[in-house]
Amino acid sequence: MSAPLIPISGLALSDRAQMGQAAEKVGCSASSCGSSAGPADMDPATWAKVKDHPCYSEEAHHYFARMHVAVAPACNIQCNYCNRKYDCANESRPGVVSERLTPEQAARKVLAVAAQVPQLSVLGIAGPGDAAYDWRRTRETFDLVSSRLPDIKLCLSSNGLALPDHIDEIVAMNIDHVTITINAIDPEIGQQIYPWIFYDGKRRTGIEAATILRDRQLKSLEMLHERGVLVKVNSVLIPGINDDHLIEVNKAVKARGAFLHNIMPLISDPAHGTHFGLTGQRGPTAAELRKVQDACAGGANLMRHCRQCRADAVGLLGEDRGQDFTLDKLPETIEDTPEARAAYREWVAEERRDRATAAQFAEAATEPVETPTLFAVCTRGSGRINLHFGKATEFQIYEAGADGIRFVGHRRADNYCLGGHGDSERMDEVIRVLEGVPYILCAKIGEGPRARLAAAGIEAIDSLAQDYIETAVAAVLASRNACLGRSAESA
Ligand code: CLF
Ligand code: SF4
Repeated sequence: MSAPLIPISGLALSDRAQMGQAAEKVGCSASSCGSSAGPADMDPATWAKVKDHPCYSEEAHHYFARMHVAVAPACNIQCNYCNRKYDCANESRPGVVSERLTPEQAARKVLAVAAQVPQLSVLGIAGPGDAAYDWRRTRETFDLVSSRLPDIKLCLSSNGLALPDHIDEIVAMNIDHVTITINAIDPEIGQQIYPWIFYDGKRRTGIEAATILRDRQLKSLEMLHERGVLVKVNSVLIPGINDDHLIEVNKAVKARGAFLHNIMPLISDPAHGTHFGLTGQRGPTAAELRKVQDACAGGANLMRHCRQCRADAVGLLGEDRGQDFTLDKLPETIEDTPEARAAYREWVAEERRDRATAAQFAEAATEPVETPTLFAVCTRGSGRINLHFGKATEFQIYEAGADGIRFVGHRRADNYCLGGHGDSERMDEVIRVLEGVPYILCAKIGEGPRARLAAAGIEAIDSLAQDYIETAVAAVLASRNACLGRSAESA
């Protein structure tokens, strides 16, 4: 690759004077700072494992892409939130795929994506069934890919029931990242989520099934942790069933060495044909999700940037280019371009240093923020404000508060720009989704939508285009404080 995807524009703020200049770019009408996650609290060996993994490092998700290949259709349990028959290219939730692949087809697809997407760093197998249960296909796929693309990390996601049978192979295959979905450690609660499991040649139900599953999940976690494999635990938050209980799950998995805990909202809709969807079990609100996540503070580290990907997702988290790489679209001849990925990673290393320095100065230059303030950011990656408001299908949410400027999640919305048709309804949706967020930072916005947002109490700022997110947030705060100071003097 000859040049970085996004030019380094020298916009990083390196001292307080530059911070002041950025604040001026905002203007006095702006009102509302943190830091992005980094390697500071990690030992070098762990950082080396996570620095290019978009799920295991919040910071890496700005730069690196993952792809899933749907090679593992068989599953050994039933979850009440799963129905793998459903197939829709617009549907984004685990278990959903457009085409199932053989290991050879999957390896070809990975080669094609790697040749065109230099951000690709991880190949995950996350179904559409269970990657550890459908082990022959999973193993064959990983073997084929690792022999041809040794720089791509391998990542495995499983319900945990079959995992203890494959620990030695996982270690021998250099799989550094395994996800286990654990929704309950109390079998009374577990039996409300899992109607049955298939184990040791027998279908089992009720407390027996939930107990066996729980024991195998925790055993997998302990065994993998002992062997140096990083384990992320996923839990689906199901209101009224395991919401309070997830705090106990968080403690239990931390005690057994989980690297991250990802608490995800249940996705439930009758149209999906799942047991929960058909029986009216609702998913949590954003506030309910955040409440449980916040209640787990101090326990296992929480992942807050999960996008609940499809089992055939391709691209940066938050984008899905899977439909660009269906089998019929793969080129006849595929040539690997490892030098492009190596050049991209070098560029990312430089960009990270620059961004970390800029963020430090931004933090140092920012007055303490008494009332936490949210910012919605339009970005296509690299930790910069580099996406037109009208092209954004999700907003990354940053909070400026007492402990700095930090990423706290994302909110999805269909993109506003429809060429005039249906724009108004979409704006209503964007305004609804951004409730409680007073600022949008974007690369560009038209006067019409700017005025609509302003009328709803949301200020859109596009004068900080291409800035790092943290420095831009700090600049807005500096501008707001300067305005408040001038108002106080003149009063
Ligand atoms: Fe895939 Fe999962 Fe590996 Fe990531 S996804 S197997 S750890 S490479 Fe990531 Fe997608 Fe969330 Fe999963 S955003 S659903 S946490
Ligand atoms: Fe579906 Fe995964 Fe549960 Fe199996 S473990 S039923 S594939 S969600």
